[in-house]
Amino acid sequence: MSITAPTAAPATLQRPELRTAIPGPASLAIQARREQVIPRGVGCALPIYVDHADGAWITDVDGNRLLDLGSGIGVTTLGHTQPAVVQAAKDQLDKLSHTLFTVTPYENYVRLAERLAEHTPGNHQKKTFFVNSGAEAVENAVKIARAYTGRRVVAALDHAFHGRTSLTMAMNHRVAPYGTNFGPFAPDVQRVPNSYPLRDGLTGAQAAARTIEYLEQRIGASDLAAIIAEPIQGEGGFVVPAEGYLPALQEWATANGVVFIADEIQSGLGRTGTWFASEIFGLVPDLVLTAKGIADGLPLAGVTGRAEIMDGAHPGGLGGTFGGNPVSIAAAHAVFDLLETGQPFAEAARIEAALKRGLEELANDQAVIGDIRGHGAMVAFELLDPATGDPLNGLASEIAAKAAESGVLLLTAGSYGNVIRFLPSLTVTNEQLEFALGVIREALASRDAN
Ligand code: PLZ
Repeated sequence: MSITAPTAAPATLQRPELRTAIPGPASLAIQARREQVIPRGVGCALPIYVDHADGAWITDVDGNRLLDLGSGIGVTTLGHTQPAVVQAAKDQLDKLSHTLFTVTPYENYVRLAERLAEHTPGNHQKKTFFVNSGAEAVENAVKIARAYTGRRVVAALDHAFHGRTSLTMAMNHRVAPYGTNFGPFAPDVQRVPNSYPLRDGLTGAQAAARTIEYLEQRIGASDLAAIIAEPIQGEGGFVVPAEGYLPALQEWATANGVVFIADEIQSGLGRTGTWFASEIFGLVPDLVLTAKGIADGLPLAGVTGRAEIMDGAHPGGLGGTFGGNPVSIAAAHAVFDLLETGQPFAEAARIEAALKRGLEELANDQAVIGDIRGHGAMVAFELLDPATGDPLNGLASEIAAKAAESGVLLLTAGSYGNVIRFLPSLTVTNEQLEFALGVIREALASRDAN
């Protein structure tokens, strides 16, 4: 079994095929209807309506073939409509689509918990339960940590993103815009400084000492149930912490009876060239959260952690109607089968090398590219004013808009909106990436010309 190149698209297709301007007339017509029936609060990065997708390609309703370097924000890591995943989901649909695991359970849920126990960091005994979305996994991890410790407060890091529910909104660094007009916010959430080498210039040990000082002074360990960290921050702009930062926080948490939660929702399951980004940093978290890539496009999220912590919640305290849906779980098993071949990790390493090589070349003559960072197929660059080092707000979305016109779909990120991030499917080829880098080069050059 292997992850396959695009199915419907010819294997040789290395660049987008555009039949209309982007967005095309059929997309624009749907967009006009959308405005009548979908609330404006549901944002729209690109009004390009998708008809079908395969591998790294999206075909829109105008017949344009677009190179998707965002994978629905890091979800279709093994490619859109990955054949093994599609087959597993179809087979499962014919057998059983729902009973509710807490009413009448099924084996594939138990088996996926076994597989998460095997592949998440650390050899301790682990338990898992499944929910529907990343935010729901975060919410439940906090519930479990509070029940286990008997403490109230949860600490999140600067530049973090954990979701859009009432509790997780309060945990995000960007309360504006994610929380604007939506308060009051959940109490007992505190934010503490992270490690952001480009901005703080601190070593991992120094940054950890600063974080711990905040934890001790602003909260106090005896009230602190949990610290939550994305090993590589996603929406915050792929901020990679300095070496030693995360293990130092975990060590402090363990010594102080605080649960350490790794939010691997964006960084986990092969995305960074390892099963979990925690491994890159030598981190063995108490709880690990998964979602996004776990089922390559079907909705599923997991909370996995030390058995004694997970059992801190009382019987009946955890659940939800759709959590651990059998079809999503079947898709996840296909994802695990593919990850277990090791091939996706090799692809992630190849993509990291190709992207970093190309971006470093680009940075040689584009001084606004101020930082290139990330691991595997989770790589980003930050746009900075070369004279002052200040974030160049707005340029990232300008580049993304120009790239879309050329058929390349890019995502922006960063608390300052000055980061372009790459979250391609692992089926993307080096040639396709080179094409995308060329498009970015042109977008930057046209800015110079203005
Ligand atoms: N934790 C690390 O990246 C979701 C957000 C898209 P849900 N990131 C994409 C948007 O605009 O809302 C995310 C994440 C990390 C938690 C979440 C939340 O996951 O599945 O979107 O709830």
